[in-house]
Amino acid sequence: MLRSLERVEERLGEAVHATDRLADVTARHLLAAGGKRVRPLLALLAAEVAGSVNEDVIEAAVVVELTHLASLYHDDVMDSAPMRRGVQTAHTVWGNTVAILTGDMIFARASALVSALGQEPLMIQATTFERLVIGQLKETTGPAEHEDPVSHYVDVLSGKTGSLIAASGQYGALLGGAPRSVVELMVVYGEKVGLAFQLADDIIDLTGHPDVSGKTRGTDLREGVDTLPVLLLRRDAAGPDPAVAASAHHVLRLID
Ligand code: GRG
Repeated sequence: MLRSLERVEERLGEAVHATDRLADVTARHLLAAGGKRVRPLLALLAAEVAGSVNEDVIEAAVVVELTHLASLYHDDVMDSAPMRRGVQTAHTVWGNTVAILTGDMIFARASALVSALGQEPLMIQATTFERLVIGQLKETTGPAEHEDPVSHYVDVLSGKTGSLIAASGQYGALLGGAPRSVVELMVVYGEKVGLAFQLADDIIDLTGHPDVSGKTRGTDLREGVDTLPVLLLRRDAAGPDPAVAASAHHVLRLID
């Protein structure tokens, strides 16, 4: 796995290379800053279980990290996030326009690579991108009038985080040689891992130490994004137990 991840890293460096000097610097900015490479690892692991980690699987692992990277550039603009991966976000350094265009360029590179993998991976990529965008859009619009806020939240997470984690598993299983039934199961698996992953990420936003998480604490709160901890506090505040409701109100007041 470590050798394969090194190969993914090499290919990522090549994939973001741009002849335009500014584009090259801005695209390397977040890649060089670190990141856990969870999605590439998941693609590699799924392929290993399915049969083999071949060059196509390495390329797919590069595609998922590039797609993730592109979405981070855009997400940080939307959230006005000052820090990511322990460094200043691209929009803080170069402004919103440059950060958005950098995300676009990286996404274009991911699309070029995935098109070389064939029709089926291209469809996975298209479906994933749409779900990613819709998840993000739903987060922006908030729940519909009669929609339960918690199920809306789960819906958002399944789109904005679950979709790409699912795609990582799908690519790995498909290109590693798994039968179709296993590739399809990776969607269910990815959604659940994605949900757990994003829940942890949301809690880190509230409680994590910036030196460890690489992010400024409280970005979601400042931006008015209602994550599960806040939704559950509101539910408790309106609930039947007066002691629980009083503590929930107290925390909500602190948050305000
Ligand atoms: C242009 C591809 C593209 C998308 C536009 C902005 C957007 C639509 C979607 C945003 C999706 C998003 C940023 C979801 C958050 C996902 C998340 C949990 C990020 C943190 O992932 P980690 O912990 O980060 O894997 P590292 O830094 O380790 O890679």
